[in-house]
Amino acid sequence: MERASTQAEPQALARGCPTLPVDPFDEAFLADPYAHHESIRDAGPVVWLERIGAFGMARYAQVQAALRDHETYCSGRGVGLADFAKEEPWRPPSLLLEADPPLHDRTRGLMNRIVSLKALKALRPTWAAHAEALADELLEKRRFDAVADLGEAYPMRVFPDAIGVPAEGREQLLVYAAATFNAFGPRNAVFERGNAIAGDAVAWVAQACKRENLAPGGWGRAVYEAADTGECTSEEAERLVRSFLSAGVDTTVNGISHMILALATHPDQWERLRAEPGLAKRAFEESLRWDSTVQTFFRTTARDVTVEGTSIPEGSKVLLFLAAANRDPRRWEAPDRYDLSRATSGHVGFGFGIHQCLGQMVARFEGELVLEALIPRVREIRLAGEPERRLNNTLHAIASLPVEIEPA
Ligand code: OVV
Repeated sequence: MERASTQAEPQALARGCPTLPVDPFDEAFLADPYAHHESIRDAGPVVWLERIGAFGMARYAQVQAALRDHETYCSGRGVGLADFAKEEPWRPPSLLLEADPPLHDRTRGLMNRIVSLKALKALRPTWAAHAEALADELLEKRRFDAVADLGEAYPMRVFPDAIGVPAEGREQLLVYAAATFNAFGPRNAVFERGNAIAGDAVAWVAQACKRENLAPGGWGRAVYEAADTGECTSEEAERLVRSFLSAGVDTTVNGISHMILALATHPDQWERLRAEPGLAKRAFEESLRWDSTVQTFFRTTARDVTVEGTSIPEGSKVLLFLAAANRDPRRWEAPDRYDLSRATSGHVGFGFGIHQCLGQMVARFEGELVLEALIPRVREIRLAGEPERRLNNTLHAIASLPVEIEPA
């Protein structure tokens, strides 16, 4: 941080892009990122974020172009602020998220075959039954916390079983994911608070990734079966299973929670969805555009590059504001509106390019099944209290979302 603040100014002037004093990981920013995005987008296509010593891009065109150009904007030096070429990573790097081709393409190909449409279709009846049972329980309650009782409850009922992790201690998955996503940011107080309690969760996840602890027939075992055929080593399999457990829970938890927040605060859109249940897919997709669970990821430049007149030297960290791109008025009409009429395709809530979310079909399945269970049962969803935020360096997260529902 020292180096960033003393050298930022002359470097930024030489590069000819605006220097911004905003820290995108301070608590005020994390609590309400959307209040800050406009000024970053409007400052220019590329900005220098002197507080963190990184470039930033918040407009749709530049974010999408950077995601597309994985050779210039690499992932193998980490997708957080830490440059793995210079600093020890928080944990051994992911073989997907924090890897470049050719390694990335081998691991991604193997994982794509496991998380296939066929595999998901096989799970559909069970996952639909869970969604319907949960919706019935919520109707009994009428008033509930849409985070604990739905956003967390649903993924926790279906996802860990699909992977095949032990039943005992599963709540550690949430602690682990929060720490993992915090670790992409600076070592600030938000990171330290999560990290202080993550020790048991890290140990639990490490055990859960081992072959003998994974249930036969699950996606975890399937990764080891790929190792048996020589597609990867068993050490790699262990770390690939870790990716499922890192990326598959807190993301969908907050994705589903934000979808409920969107619908509770846009009653006309809920009404429309009930009249046209075929819009369920779009309702989930638009909620991801409107409030993107994964707010940001970094890339590292693998060569010197010039963007709109700004020269970015090799080895620079570049913060991509996915959520700001998803509300860029240069790309979206009335971007702050949650709108089921919108063509959502092209949003970067799942990223873009070779690293685009491996689990996106799983996330969509979960979101849609939750909606399909609620639509016929629930006439109205309304807030029953103030939503409470949970600060995270990467995720836009909700701690609690009190709602009340009226039966259909
Ligand atoms: C997208 C994502 C987030 C966090 C962890 C991972 C992936 C991983 O591959 O471990």
